[in-house]
Amino acid sequence: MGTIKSTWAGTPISLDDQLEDAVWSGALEKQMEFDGGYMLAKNDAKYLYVVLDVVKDTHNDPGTGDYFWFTFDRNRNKAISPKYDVNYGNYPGNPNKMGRQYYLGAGRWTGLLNEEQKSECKSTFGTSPNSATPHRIWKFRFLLSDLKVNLLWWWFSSYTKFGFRVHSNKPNLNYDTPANFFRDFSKLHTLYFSRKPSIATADLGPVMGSVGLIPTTKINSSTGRATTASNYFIHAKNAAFGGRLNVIGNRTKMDQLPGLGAKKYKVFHRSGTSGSFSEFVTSWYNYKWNGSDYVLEASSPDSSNFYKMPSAGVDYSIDDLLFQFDSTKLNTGLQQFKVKFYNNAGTEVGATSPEQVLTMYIDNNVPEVSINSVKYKNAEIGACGIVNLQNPTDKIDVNFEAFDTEGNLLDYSLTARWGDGDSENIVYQAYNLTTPPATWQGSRNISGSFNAKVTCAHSFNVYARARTTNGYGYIGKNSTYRYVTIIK
Ligand SMILES: [Ca+2]
Ligand SMILES: [Ca+2]
Ligand SMILES: [Ca+2]
Repeated sequence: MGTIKSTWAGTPISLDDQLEDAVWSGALEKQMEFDGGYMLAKNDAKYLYVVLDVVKDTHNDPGTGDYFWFTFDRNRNKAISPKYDVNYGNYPGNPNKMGRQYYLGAGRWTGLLNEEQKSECKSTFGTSPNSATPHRIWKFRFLLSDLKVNLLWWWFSSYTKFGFRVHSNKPNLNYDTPANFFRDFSKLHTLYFSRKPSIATADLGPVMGSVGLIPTTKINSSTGRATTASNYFIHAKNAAFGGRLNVIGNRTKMDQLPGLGAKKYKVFHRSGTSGSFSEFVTSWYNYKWNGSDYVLEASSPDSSNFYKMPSAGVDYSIDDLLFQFDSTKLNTGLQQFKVKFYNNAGTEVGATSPEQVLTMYIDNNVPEVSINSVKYKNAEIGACGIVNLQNPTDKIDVNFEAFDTEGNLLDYSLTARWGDGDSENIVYQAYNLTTPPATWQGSRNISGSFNAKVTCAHSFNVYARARTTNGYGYIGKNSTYRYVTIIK
């Protein structure tokens, strides 16, 4: 059972990039050795990039004389889950076209699925940092969503289980790692994903650098809402904050603090923007790398409300985490935080001037949704009602509410659904940053009309999402629906 730690890909990697290129930097140091060569991995929020550097296959077999299998235990239960776990392979005769098949059982598969494949592979032959003798190099780009991995929700699913085969006709080689992986998932290797994008230093606040992936400099100090560029990891549009929040230290500052004698720190908080700050008490868990695995480490303040500095040079699943808290425990509205560092004697060290105050608008109230009425020719059709259209072009009128009191609405929609997966969007409206006012409540009175295509039971669905982020993505949504049967 092996372990490999993927490193963060700051820029997307193309299958034409070489291991010698800067995009692959940092991966060589963490590569995993197998009998036939080395595996390297990097990832970003969208893809897992893998190279199998098969240094022992020194003959360039044409077609698919050299081939691979790549297996993922997508629910990470160390067992073959039929019709769920997958094995990737190249198409017969086409080493640069990858497909996948579901496992049915031990060493049994469905056959390549007929689907549009968004993950890719590329077969190349040449030298690499691992060997100056030209050899087989497989390159892969796996869509994380295909692997059932989502990095936006902090530590959940930050690993996957895998095994692979690389085969060569000449020389006649076959490496399965771990042995028998396609019959027995209990010993599959573990790949830990990186969830540590490097935020540009210039964007980080002086002490509290970011909230999740959102640099604190991107949070408006008077509204407490965050706006990031559309091409940033997380596109926040004047977003409020909610859920469990990670306040992450400025990396440069965190590196300097031990040299200034900092041993501990306190977090200060106040509700609103006036009055005195009080010492903030919270606790959390972070995964700490012990050399071969991530182990859970608990953090909480001592009896004087001092938190211990994170160990310098130790790899945590969330590096430089200053504090984490459950924002649902705070009031809705503006909340402010400060952090101060102290030496062993309790004297403040490393103070910045001016002192950094982090202001966040906390909103964990999801938008209200309701269907006010479903009418035909101005007459209400009750829930489960049946309506006969007098004319095939007649429309059903729906009036609904999608309303966020705090003005943190991201979008809302009204959709009709019927039959076997058929649907039509009737109304969709999204928050538009360029439209004042900067907050957006939506409305308690929104109308849409729908012309049924067929006689069927229909549901009218209202869906609204909050413009609230946990620093890794939007959270908070609400929905409702009403059923009516339309006969035309
Ligand atoms: Ca499984
Ligand atoms: Ca070969
Ligand atoms: Ca709200």
